[in-house]
Amino acid sequence: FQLEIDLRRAIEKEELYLQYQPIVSLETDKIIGFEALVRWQHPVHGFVSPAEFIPVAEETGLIIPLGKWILLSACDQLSIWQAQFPLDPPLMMSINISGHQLSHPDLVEYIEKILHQKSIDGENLKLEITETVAMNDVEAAISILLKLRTLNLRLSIDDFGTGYSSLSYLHRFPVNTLKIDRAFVSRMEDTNEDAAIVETVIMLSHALGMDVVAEGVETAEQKAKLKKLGCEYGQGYFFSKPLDSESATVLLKQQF
Ligand code: G
Ligand code: G
Ligand code: NA
Ligand code: MN
Repeated sequence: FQLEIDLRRAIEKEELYLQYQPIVSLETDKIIGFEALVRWQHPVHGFVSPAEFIPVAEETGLIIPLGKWILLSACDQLSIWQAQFPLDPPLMMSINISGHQLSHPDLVEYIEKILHQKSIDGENLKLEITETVAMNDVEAAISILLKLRTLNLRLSIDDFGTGYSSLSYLHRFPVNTLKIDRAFVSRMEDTNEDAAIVETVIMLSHALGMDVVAEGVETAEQKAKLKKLGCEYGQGYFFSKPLDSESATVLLKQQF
């Protein structure tokens, strides 16, 4: 099947939807926000993974309309949840931003427009940029991130530990959060080396004034250990898999 042509149609035909995975405070066990994850239900080929179609969208430029749709849909859902569940601090939404999206000249303006349209405070929206994208062109990335910060947005570095961060650059990134890649979390009970990496990343983040989200938390033991190490937040199957908006709403109702 022709992924590019089909994806172009999917954006128009509403074959795409978002799922939302809770991000939980390890201190209170409460949901503090969600990460939006795009899904594609192809009419013939069934579920297509974003790991497959996001790279194609990047190569073909389709990531720009697709990324706009994701931003708009996730912000729409956030404004609904914020009205339904008025928490203090308010619920957050985290959205993945790919390399091309980040360097697109209209990004800041587009987000500003959506925040206004949906009555969302910039500080309740978090953009996730992978370590690889952030480190690809450090000066360019820093300059864009600083512009995004003028909207009061929160920023995080995603999949931390899988790319090649230069520690001398890390402190120059105006980001709030590091997300430890799930590969380290999943191995932290098996090897001392991975446990040491997780511990070191948490200490490093705190030294740089950032908080930490551990990805891929699957067991109570991992959660307990991360909490003991001072990790603030967790995300993973132990808490919840990614959910459609209705199921996520049920979860929020149970909790708040
Ligand atoms: O959710 P899942 O594990 O299937 O995601 C696979 C990959 O696709 C992950 O690397 C994830 O970050 C990426 N991904 C999921 N949703 C989005 C999205 O909305 N935008 C971008 N740029 N990447 C996404
Ligand atoms: O690259 P990124 O970290 O954004 O990818 C997020 C993806 O990880 C989501 O598609 C989600 O389906 C997947 N995921 C979320 N929680 C877990 C987990 O606990 N274990 C595993 N193996 N994958 C997870
Ligand atoms: Na992510
Ligand atoms: Mn990640």
